[in-house]
Amino acid sequence: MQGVDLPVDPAWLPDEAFRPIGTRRTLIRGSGPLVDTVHGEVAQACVRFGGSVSRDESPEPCDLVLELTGTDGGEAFTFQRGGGVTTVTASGGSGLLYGLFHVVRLGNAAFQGSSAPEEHRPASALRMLDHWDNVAVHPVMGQVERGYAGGSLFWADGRARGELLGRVRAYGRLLAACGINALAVNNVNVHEAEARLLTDRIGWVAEIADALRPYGIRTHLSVTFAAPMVLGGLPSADPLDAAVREWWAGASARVYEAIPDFGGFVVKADSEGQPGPFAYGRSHADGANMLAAALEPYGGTVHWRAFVYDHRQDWRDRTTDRARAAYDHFVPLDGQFAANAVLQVKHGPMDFQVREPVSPLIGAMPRTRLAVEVQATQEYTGQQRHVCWLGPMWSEVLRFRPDGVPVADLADAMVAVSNVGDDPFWTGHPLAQANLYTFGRLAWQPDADPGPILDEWIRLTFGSGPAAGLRAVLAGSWRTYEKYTAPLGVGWMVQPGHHYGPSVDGYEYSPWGTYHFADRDGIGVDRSVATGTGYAGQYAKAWAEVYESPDTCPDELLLFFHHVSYEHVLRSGKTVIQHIYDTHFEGMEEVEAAQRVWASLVDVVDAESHARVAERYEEQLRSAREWRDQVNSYFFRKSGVADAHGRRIH
Ligand code: GCV
Repeated sequence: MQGVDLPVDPAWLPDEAFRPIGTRRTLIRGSGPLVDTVHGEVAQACVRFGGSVSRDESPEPCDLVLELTGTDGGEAFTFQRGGGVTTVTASGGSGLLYGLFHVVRLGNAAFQGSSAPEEHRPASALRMLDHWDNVAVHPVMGQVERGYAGGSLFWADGRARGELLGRVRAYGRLLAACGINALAVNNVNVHEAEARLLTDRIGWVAEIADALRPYGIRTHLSVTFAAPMVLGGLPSADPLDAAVREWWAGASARVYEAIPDFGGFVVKADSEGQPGPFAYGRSHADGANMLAAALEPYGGTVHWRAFVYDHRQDWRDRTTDRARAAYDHFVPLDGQFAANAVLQVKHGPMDFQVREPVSPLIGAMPRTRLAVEVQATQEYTGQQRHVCWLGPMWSEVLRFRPDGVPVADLADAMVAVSNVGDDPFWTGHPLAQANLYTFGRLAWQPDADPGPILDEWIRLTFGSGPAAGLRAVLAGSWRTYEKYTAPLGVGWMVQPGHHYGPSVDGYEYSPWGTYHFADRDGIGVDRSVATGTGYAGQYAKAWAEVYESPDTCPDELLLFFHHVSYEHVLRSGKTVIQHIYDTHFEGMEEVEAAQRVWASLVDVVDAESHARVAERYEEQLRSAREWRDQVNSYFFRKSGVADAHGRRIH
């Protein structure tokens, strides 16, 4: 099918969402490429629904005025309604585009009543998606690392997918409609085929940038720290070596020749086998600042990932704690990073488990710019075969106050690992679109309640018919997933490598630093200062004290912070072992109930989406049963404690 694209799901921008605009008269004032995009959107809606659109002057009174009032490129807009006219003003083209999508979201309500001017502006200037897409198919990870939505939108078998550029543009449109403004086009694990995107294959990246630009999205690239050696033939990649710095300066200049509004580099260094500054006895600030210097003349940014830990640990050694690693490596470097370097920190200290505390690194580096990284692609949360809406988890992270100030206010940027591929539904599981949408909306307004965001997504995507049912299957799905998989903050009980399905001891004797330490008496990792790894002490005093004792530690994180006996009584009043049994039975029952709700929506959801989700529910149910029975059986066999309710445990 090379050269031909296939129809894709309209997601949260179905034609119908534009009816309220398309049936009215709109005036657009201002000029520039993004104003042209706004005009194009309105004009298409008018063709469909019979309204009209004028540029700059209108012969007749208008219902909607979209006006660019400046040239500062800003993203804020003002919405107002009075005298029968709805007005959006913005001093930048992106702001006008976001204002248009705001009107789309409001629907008819945007044209009713009157409202005083409301200013809308994003909490952070950078709201980014990182694609872990490989250019060449990786022998283990495939085309998209941790991708559950088909192939890559950008790459196939070592080449750029020019035939999908129309779809890339449509993707940019969807992203703009939920507030995302940056995208990294390749995996942070950079192999040779990806490395060359920086040099002789930059033209491929430029084509993607051209497709995304009309929707205000800047393109970024993941680069290998070893590029001067791998691509430039230099003997070293030492960040303090003049020749190396010169190489990066030249490479950056050529990137900006091809893509003048290029966003910058994303770097995974000294992490899981990727090269980095440690090889030269240099710090991560040295490494990041070298790239920052190369990008600085052009206004680019380096996103330097803090996911640095020892992945060749000895499981016998209980003193080394992977959870500590990012804080231990980076806190001493606070204040040393360049102004255009952003430290990109995963939201938890481990790796996107279904439940983790907020990373203690967040808030611990007040003189360093921070990006908080979440994972929309559902690596450990059901791989887009299970329904798992992550809005509540991300919102909990953003509302957490490490030391008085919420994470939302500490973050300079929000980043999500994308869950999108070339699947016609974009995300494999149609309901996983809700995660992408919610990420964008939370990145724009991190203190927003995720519930109304979910409602908004449902209404835009499916209309009001199935709204109650969709809410029922999605709203609690993260907690349901947590119940039948990972109790009380214990993680990693997944099948090694691909990370799908249960394997309680799958990572227990591995070098990855990912243990639960279950024995016949108890389970959990002692991360207290008094008797454990000391990790709890990485938090500011108030949280350090809460996490230090099993008596004050929140139940949902108990096993993350403490090793306790199976008979330990939780704050909920249940024992740990009974909690494990109960949640696993409940979780499975909740999936069965959700499946029934989904079945009842057959006449109010489009047939393709309904069938795809119904098929995935079969798999979710099978997998949840497996999780329930393996986890319960394992802990019954270890502990010898019977279920208080006499249910069957194998
Ligand atoms: C891109 C985890 C994932 C890896 C991923 C890594 C990272 O370890 O399993 O696939 O690599 O996180 O975030 O760099």
